[in-house]
Amino acid sequence: MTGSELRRSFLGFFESKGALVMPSDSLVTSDPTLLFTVAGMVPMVPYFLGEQTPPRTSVATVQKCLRTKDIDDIGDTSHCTFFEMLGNFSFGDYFKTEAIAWAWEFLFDVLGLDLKRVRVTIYKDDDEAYELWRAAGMPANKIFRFDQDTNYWPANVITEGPNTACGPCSEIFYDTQPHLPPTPDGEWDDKRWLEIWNNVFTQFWRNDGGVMTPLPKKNIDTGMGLERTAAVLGDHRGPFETDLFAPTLARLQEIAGKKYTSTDDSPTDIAFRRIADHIRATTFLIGDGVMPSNTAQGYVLRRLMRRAMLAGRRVLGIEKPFLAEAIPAIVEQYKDVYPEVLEKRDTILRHAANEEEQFSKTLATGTTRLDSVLTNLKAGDVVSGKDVFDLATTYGFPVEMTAEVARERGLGVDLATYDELLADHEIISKGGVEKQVMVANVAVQMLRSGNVAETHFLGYAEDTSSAKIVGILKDGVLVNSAQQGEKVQIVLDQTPFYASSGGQVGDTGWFTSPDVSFEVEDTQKESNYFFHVGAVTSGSIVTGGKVDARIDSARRDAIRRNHTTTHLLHKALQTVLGDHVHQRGSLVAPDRLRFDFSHDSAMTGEQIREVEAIVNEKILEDIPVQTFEKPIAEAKKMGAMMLFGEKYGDVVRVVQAGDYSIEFCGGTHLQHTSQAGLFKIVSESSSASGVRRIEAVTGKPALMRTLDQERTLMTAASTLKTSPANVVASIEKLQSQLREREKELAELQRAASGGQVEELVASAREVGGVKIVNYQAQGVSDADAVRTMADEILNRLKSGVVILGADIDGKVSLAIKVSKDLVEKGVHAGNVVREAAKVAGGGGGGRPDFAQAGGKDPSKIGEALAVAERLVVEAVGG
Ligand code: ALA
Repeated sequence: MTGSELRRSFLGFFESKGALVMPSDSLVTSDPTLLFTVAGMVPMVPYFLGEQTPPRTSVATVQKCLRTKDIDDIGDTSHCTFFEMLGNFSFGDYFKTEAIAWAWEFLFDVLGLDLKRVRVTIYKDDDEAYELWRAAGMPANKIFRFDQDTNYWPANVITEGPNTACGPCSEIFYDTQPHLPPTPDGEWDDKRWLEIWNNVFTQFWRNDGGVMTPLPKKNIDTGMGLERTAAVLGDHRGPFETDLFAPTLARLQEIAGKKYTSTDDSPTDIAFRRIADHIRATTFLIGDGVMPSNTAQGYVLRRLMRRAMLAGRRVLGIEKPFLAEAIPAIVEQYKDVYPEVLEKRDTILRHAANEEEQFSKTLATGTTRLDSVLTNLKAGDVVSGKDVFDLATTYGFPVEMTAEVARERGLGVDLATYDELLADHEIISKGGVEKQVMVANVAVQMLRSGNVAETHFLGYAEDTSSAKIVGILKDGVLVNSAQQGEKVQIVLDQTPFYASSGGQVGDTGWFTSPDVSFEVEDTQKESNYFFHVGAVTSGSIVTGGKVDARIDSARRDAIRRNHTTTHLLHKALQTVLGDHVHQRGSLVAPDRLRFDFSHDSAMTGEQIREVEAIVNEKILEDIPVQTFEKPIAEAKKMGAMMLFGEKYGDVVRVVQAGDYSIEFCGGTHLQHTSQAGLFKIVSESSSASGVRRIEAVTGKPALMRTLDQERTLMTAASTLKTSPANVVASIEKLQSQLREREKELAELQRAASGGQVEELVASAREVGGVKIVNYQAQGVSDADAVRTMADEILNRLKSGVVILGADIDGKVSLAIKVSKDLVEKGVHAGNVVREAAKVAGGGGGGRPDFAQAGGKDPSKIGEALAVAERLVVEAVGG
């Protein structure tokens, strides 16, 4: 059975049992606790938690998933980072009886697996599951009981939390090596027993202290690995031998000119599997809109790409860029099931090529940096964890490379300290967020269990409203009242306050009543509960009380200006730079807006001015801004711009500025574009690889900025004693005068140092027939000047050695120059300078006839020069 047949067979089977087949969701999830979709259930979480109604209570999917927890194992025969998960889900529909009976039917009647090679595990107390497996036909000695670390989902939830819907699970294993003697009960040799399917019986709500309450509606969540099951069906050792990987491995073998022989532990085979896995993940990640960068998802992608490139270069000996050569085989393989990889083919290949080019450069700079770290070490020493960490994080130089180069030179590497530093590193800790848990916001659960209705938002039309206090949260728990001075979060039945979302910051403002005043410092929302964060400024606030809620309207007006203008800016950027421009992030605050968008290179001054001009033109056109709600399909048809990684409901809000801009957006906007007043771009910079960032201002801040700049110009003009129009000409004139003066000064200095050179040549000492000038120069501006001086002295000496040292801004600079005849006699400037520099706390080297080095300790210059001279004398046999 091929991978495609298995997908069809699974979906068809559960469809015949009443399931609705839904398409795969993106690899990039909107769940803030996860970086990626790690299981088929991730897109289903809102249904499990009752936050949304599923389109049907029984669902089946094939979901694209990514797990990088085992990244270091990739290359073995069973693990994949990217994989497809076949899943069937019940939201209060069927439960354990059907789930187990159907699992049996699918495994043995449909797939025709050999019962002799199958075992199942259940949670230790789940007698119900035991009886159901027995009833289905599973022999008792094939059912194993285990604890919550393996047989609960989420793992260890009973003792460790979180408080969420959870339950015992039953995993199905297949024997990949039936010729071996039976595995003793309770032992799980991972190479032999391959987990292919997990059935989770989501039947409890976990409360504080691990108290489990049965859920009124029980759920089913299952996950079967497509790749692993395909391997089992073909009686292969693992996923990489199935048809799912065949074209990729074939292409990689062509590129490398080496054979994949399907062994467990040959380094070449491990490299082939690692590359095949990582470039498949790369293809799907970029296909889902991720771009290589140094944070979050982009960082994981970059890491996968770099590991693939390293394995290709170091193990397979591929010398030229190869990712973009191999990826088309993957696109071809998956384009029918996941059309996005075909649609994004060009983008995927472009990023692959760019990243590989950049990586070559990184390897080159990293190698130079590594050399300078290693010069001061001798065989047996250990490269410090800090150096390894700096190389990895600052230079992007892979730790595997550092370790390998160090090993070649007989050096150790302090990987323990490196690991510690890495663990503290923010990026990595973010990259490590892969807890397979459903995190429910505790506050929301409490409100829900108290039957508190979600907040009704009035703020599109109103700045004020009367409202009822329906919840007061203090330090995460619901309380009945709060007194003057207390900081709490208030939930109202209805509110004009906008809660931070879609980049727009939350509103601030006030609640007042005869009994209380409350100052709102921020507004946040979870599900659709709005939390007004702030402090009681007088009186006391009580649940059930009534207040007048009023937002800071002036602040909100400024936010509206920035939000509507952000839409105009988005469109203008597409006009000026091209359709590839898409929003990657945005901040809409009262004082400024920040907009991150996909674009590979820095904008030119010309482009920035053009964008600024277009946006200001659109402001002047006074275009009416309208908002309306539409079914999503209709909104898409109107051409409304959707945002990357956002989840939209069936009905979406659309914001339209005439026929110029139309976007999906939940934010608050102007009524007419002219209310923005004026638009000024403050900066354009890089925010991540392939992402640019614009910061800009509108309204009063834009005006103030313009007035300030005018004032600066006026001051500059009066300082230059000229008019604003002549400021530039006047500066140019000053600059050219300055250049003249510098030239004159340099000539004077040369004349003076010429005299000094003469003196030094005259004072050369002769040791064993060799003329040596050894001198600590004063008042030298840089290392180049030291070099020039050494050149000039040796020119006059003809035959001899020049040893110069200087203190340049508190740093040591040394130069050794050796005439050709003495080089032939064995004097080596590079060797001499290396030893001399060590004395002054530095390092360096160079050619036999000329070498320069630096050092940290200027008080040691004299000593360093003496060492150099001694070495020269020794070399000439003096
Ligand atoms: N959510 C369960 C898993 O991924 C089915 O193993």
